[in-house]
Amino acid sequence: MRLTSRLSIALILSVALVSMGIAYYQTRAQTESMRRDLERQSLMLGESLARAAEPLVVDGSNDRLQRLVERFKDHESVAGIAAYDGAGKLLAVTPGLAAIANRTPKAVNEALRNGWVRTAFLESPAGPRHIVALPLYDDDGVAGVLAILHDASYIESRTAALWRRALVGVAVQTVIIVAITLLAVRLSVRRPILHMAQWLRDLRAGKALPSAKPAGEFEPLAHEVTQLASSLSEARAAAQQEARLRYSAESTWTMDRLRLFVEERLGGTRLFAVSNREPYEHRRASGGIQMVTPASGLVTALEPVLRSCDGTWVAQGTGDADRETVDEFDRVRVPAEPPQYTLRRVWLSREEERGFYYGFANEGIWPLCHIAHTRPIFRAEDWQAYREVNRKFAEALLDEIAPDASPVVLVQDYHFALLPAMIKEQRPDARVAIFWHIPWPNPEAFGICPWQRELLEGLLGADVAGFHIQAHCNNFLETVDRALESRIEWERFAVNRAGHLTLVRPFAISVSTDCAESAARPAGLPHLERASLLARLGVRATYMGVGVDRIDYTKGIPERFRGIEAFLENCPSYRGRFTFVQVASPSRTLIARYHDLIHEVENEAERINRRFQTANWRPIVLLTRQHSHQEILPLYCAADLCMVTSLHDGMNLVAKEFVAARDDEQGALILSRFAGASYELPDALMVNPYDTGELANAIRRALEMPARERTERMRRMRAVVRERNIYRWAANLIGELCAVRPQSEPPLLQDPAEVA
Ligand code: ADQ
Repeated sequence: MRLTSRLSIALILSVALVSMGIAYYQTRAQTESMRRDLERQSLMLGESLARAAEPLVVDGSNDRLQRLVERFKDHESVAGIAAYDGAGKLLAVTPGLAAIANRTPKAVNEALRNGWVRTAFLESPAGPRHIVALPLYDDDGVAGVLAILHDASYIESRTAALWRRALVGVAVQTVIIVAITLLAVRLSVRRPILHMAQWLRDLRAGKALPSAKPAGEFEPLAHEVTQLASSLSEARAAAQQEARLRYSAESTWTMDRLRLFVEERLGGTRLFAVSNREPYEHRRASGGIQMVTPASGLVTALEPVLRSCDGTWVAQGTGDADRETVDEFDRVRVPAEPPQYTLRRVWLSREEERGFYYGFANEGIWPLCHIAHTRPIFRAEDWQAYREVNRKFAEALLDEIAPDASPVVLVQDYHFALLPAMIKEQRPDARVAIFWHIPWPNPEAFGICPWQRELLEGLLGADVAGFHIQAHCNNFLETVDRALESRIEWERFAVNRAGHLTLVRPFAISVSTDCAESAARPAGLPHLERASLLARLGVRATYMGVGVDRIDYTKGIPERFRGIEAFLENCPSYRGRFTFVQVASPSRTLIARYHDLIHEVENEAERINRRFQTANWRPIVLLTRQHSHQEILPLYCAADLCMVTSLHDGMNLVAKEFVAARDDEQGALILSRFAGASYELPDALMVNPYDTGELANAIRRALEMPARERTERMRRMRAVVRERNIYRWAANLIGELCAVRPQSEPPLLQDPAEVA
């Protein structure tokens, strides 16, 4: 039986029962009140009649007594009157009361015997009657009794009528209450349940998750179902991908495959990551504390790895609500739903951050490693801060790995060159890798750093030193060869220094294509998407290009703009028809060079726009704020071309994100030959970003390329990005590190008894 039928029956029974109870008590009360009224009325009549009858009974004036009773026989509902002497003998009676003439009523006998007024209801052959018996007195006591009978049948008929009305009332009430309740249930319960059922049905059929969630009382349930649904769809996507893999016999890495691989390689050992930037910041917002993911290639790369193996990530706490959200050990589980790994925050003072991050790392090492013609600045106090902060992170990490034997540690980037040696000093059993996300220059370029030896010694504490491409590995090995006493083992790309071996390997970082593909293209025509996107940005154009960067002098943004200017100069037919959307988030703005660069980028865009713009069109739309990946994806999907014109770049993830987003196999990539990505994506249109003419030609080629060629190029690039994805990067790095034999067990703490 369905829930609503069962609910209806239960409701009908309970409402009817309650209403019947109420009706019963109301009817009874009214009947009682009618009986009391009749009693009062007959007493009043009896008392006045008794005063007149008493002398007549005492004197034995029976005729007058008879006349008296007959006079009252038609009074209201009087059924009859009778008078008795002291022995109970009938003296006078109204006609029609023959029944009581034969048998003295009980009430009369009691009144005679006790001298009290008696009342009672009784049944007679003529119907129900009420009797009042009043004693009459002479000087010696009770001389007789006057009895008055009233017809009580109207009480019964009125009670029956009351019952009839009450029953109709009960029925009507029951119907109304049940109907209202069922309607309310239908609106508040059944509809959301049907909605949810439809939702789950869609899910079962493999449709995308609907965004509208049932609200109100059902919200918690809807929340849980959403979680379940997204896990299910992830599992479904993974299963589909596995099936595709088996079908195509490819060896593509997925998050699930990585998870299994890491589990198997680590065999219960935990994985730890260290980076300067944290994957989640807690920030104060109007609605409370919000969790935000900062824009960074590093976070894009490392997040799926930590998620897949429930590791610990040690990073600097930079959000204004970060301290409020950690526990007493500065740890917080992330992300919010569902938490999958631990974030351990390290706190830096302003001075430490200025010297370590803005100073040595970003004014020293960053320009030192990027050949982009910005001079590195080396200050002794920045170097001091760099060492101290590396020590601080090393202590936090040593704290985290303390319970683990032979832990696996992935150190990230140029902020922590000294960390590998600091960890190894304390924990020679730890297996440590450092991944250098930026280029490594040639030995002459690196040699200008006053502390190159210390940096190299710190790095060589690692068991594995990773770079994006082989050229960076070669530069590193040559630098070590020039600067340090060590043996370079070229045949296996390793450095042997004082018996400790550091393997130097290329691991090309990438993106996770599954996210990009599933989120990329909303159903619909691309050109319509593009028109509405551009309309929202206040321009009308047929062709569109896109660039996504932090505002950094290595990314070649002004150079790119000058390329666009040259293109519009050389190809005037594209004026009014081609718009370039540049997403550019300000970065490291406390450094003067970066601060000035924002103005330089804005001024360049403004200058070029002023030169060519019309009422509804301008060549460059500059969006200088941080965008989410969800905001960037539609731009990637709608663009005819993407420009990555870095003057020098370790890899560049934007190039790969653009390719991953283009599941329509459209769009052309213009790529700097000085970006690491150019080694992997030879099907991009390769450019020298310093060559404005070459940039202009590349834009024209991208727009005028035959559709077939564009599709072929994109198809090949997509195959590369799909195959060499972020999971493969992590698997290769972790696989290489796990193959390293731990050097020795952790130093045993001395037994205090022994010390004594
Ligand atoms: P980055 O120099 O930060 O990374 P990149 O590889 O391009 O450069 O990664 C940038 C990431 O941030 C991308 O995921 C991109 O989508 C995002 N991003 C950039 N600008 C954005 C904006 N305005 N709004 C929102 N998101 C934005 C460093 C090295 C690179 C290397 C990566 C990873 O410099 O060479 O590829 O690390 O190792």
